[in-house]
Amino acid sequence: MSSRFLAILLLFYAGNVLAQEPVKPEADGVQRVRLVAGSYFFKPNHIVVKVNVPVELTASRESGITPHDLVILAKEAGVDVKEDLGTDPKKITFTATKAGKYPIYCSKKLPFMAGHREKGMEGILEVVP
Ligand SMILES: [Cu+2]
Repeated sequence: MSSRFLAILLLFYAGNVLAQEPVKPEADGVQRVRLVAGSYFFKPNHIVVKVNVPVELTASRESGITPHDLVILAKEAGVDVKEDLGTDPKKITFTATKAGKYPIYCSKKLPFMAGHREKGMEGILEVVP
């Protein structure tokens, strides 16, 4: 393993650990998060936002032929996201209205193969009061 790879890995883990604090809203009151999907991960995979504050995810997938999507099904919190992701970032907006932890995942799956979610494309949207 190269040291460069290790450094990237460390940054990746640090990013996930530090993501426990809610995203700071920008001047317009929107909580903006950049999200990248790849085979088979979401980065970050733990997003913490405040309840009743608008969220704008700018989501894309890494280049390659493998399709990925982003699903956040939290109807009790007013969130119902299912978007195919492209290499061009796509803006996905929602406002979570109920605190809790909700799964984020990719629903792509080839017949007779493990789905992307099972392969690790899973994360948590944590909505805090
Ligand atoms: Cu996927």
